[in-house]
Amino acid sequence: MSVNSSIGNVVANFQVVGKFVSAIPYGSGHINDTWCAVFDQSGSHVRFILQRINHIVFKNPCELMENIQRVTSHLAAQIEGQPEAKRRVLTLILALDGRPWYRDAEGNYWRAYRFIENARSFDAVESTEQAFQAAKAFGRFQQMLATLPSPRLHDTIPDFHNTHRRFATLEEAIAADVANRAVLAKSEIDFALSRKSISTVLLDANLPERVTHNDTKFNNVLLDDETGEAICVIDLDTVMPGLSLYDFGDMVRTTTSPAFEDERDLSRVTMQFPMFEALVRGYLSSARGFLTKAEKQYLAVSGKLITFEQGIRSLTDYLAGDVYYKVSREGHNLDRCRTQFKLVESIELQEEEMDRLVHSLEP
Ligand code: ADP
Ligand code: GN1
Ligand code: MG
Repeated sequence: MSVNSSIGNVVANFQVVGKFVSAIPYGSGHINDTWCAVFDQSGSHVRFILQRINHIVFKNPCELMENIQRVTSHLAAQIEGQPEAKRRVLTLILALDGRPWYRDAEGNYWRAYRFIENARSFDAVESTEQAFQAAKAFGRFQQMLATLPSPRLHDTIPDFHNTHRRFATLEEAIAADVANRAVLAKSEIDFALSRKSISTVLLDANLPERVTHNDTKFNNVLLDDETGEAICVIDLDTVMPGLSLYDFGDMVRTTTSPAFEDERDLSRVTMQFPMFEALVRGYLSSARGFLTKAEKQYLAVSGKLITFEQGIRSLTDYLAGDVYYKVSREGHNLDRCRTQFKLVESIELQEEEMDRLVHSLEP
């Protein structure tokens, strides 16, 4: 069956008006599969996002979708009446049976969203204004979700940012060496082992649990084509209880370096201080009101923590034989690990200056 006809069969199970025209694979995510589907609605072409949830990674897709439904409804209620409110939050399209997901005959879980037009995501940052915008949007996202009514959201991936646990998993992967690759990653393994102490950095900091996004990659926010405003936070699979600093840290990881995450020319990978400053200013502009003093104190260090965490996750997957992240070339996960470790080094060289900046903005 062609991609078009099989996607056509799937979208027929959602409450989409019109006639299915076509679908193309979309985006550059490492976990789920995304398509952009086009429908003919009385002569106009209307786009939708269709996603197949990776149920190996997300073991309980129904709970995950319950989280997303609660989160998107809460956000929508808060911004109701604002200009362009429908472009500022993801809108789920329900399945024919009224559920927010559809399960196909093979056991795959699918969801559909309205397409947010005239906006796009970027895999690498291009300006300090973009960095400011992304951080402001993620801060506002956390701020709006601070009032999410109970119960607590489901943990869609338990211990997702438990870097201490991630490090233990790396140590197990090194010992098992199931793909016989440890020899090829010797210097990366040495780098990780020599910096084990980074993995415990926030454990004793006594920080409050919040509702956080947990995957604040720069390409998980859509920027408006005309104004450049970060109009909508997307990719909500990992929205769950977490620390605000996991989100800020992942912004530092993905928004301060001009290079792609899998760049092979490591000379291009560097923590650009003006980008960091824009992130701090953008984040504080929306999050200042709810952040505690302790959270603000750890802003600078959170970038190193999450970058290190991502490096050890890619290294673990490389050693395990590429079982988690999608890869498209030999050594892809090792390349990803190298960029992260290079960025950790670059952050280390500027750590004091980063801390000074945060303190000057938040004495
Ligand atoms: P992944 O988990 O695979 O990263 P995302 O949910 O981030 O998947 O979606 C992949 C890409 O699809 C995004 O980077 C974005 O460009 C695009 N996208 C996702 N949702 C929408 C939407 N509702 N409207 C427009 N584009 C979207
Ligand atoms: C994955 O799906 P995507 O590409 O947005 C991963 C993140 C990583 C990121 C690295 C559920 O995110 O944690 O930081 O790749 N998501 C999951 O690019 O593991
Ligand atoms: Mg994404």
